[in-house]
Amino acid sequence: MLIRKPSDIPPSEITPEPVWRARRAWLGRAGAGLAALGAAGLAPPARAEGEGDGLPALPSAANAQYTVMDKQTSYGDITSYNNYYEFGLDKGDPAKYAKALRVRPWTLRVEGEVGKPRTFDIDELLKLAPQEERVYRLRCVEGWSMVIPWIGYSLSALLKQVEPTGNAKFVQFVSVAQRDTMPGLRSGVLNWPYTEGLRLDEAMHPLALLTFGLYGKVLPNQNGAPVRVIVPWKYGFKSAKSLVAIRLVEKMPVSSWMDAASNEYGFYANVNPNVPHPRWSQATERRIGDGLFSPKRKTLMFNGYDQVASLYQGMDLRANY
Ligand SMILES: Nc1nc2c(c(=O)[nH]1)N[C@H]1C(S)=C(S)[C@@H](COP(=O)(O)O)O[C@H]1N2
Ligand SMILES: [Mo]
Repeated sequence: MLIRKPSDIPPSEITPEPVWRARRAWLGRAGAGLAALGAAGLAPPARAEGEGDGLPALPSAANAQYTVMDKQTSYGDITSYNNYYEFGLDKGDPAKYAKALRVRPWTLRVEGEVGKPRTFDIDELLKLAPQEERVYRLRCVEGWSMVIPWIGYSLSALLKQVEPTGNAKFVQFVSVAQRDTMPGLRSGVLNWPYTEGLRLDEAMHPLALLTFGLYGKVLPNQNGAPVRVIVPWKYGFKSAKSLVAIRLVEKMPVSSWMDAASNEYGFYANVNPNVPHPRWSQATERRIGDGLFSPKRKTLMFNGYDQVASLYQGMDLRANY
């Protein structure tokens, strides 16, 4: 738990939340955002306020460069429509069962092909780099998407701390497996613990976010508390929740999903409207909150994050799905 002197208490904890959030959203965008857009009276995107859950506030500074202007998905939808198979297969299961997850004490081990392997305590991790709010699109391979104001900092800030060696080519992410709190571990749908992976240069891209919160508060358990990764240009399953280890390795790690069905879930998993999943077209998506009768939206290459295209120059993105 964080114990603060009165002078350390951020305004977010003494000003009523809707007030400081609205104020901060404007301040954040006034600097980089509004000038760049050159538009008069462009209102910030409508934002639903966090509904509480009694979760602690997590102060952050808005990162205008990494803020998409799409309407943000409501806090209620983000925290009640989840994939977290350790808690069950239904979208409502994580919200129902993840309350039992123990998120303190918590450590994250960063090891493997590194000069300085290290175990970070969660309270140390929270302060390792300035917390930023970044509004990202999240696209699930099942064909739906959300727009989420995450809080965190670039994963590269953590990886630099451990000094990757010349042999480090890939990064493996390992989620927690708590037998007594996770009923889903009794099922054989995936090999537990849940693991995922990135190429090192993908992991070092500034968009890859080590994530601690959303909508101004620490992460709800169902969204992967207390720390997860968010890789916004890839399908949602790449963004592993509740991390306990990050391993730098020489060979491409086999993720839980590749292990379960390698013809459906590839290592790259870049959002790509031109490469259908065997069971679902990826050409369009339903934005959660749009309503069932609204037209689907066109899915964008790399989920709209064109700045990562150079990572894949010369690669066949059909073969490397
Ligand atoms: N440990 C773990 N991480 C996971 C999953 C999971 O089942 N277990 N599901 C993935 C999938 S398929 C998606 S779409 C996103 C959903 O994240 P959200 O519930 O925060 O929207 O988490 C990903 N990370
Ligand atoms: Mo997903």
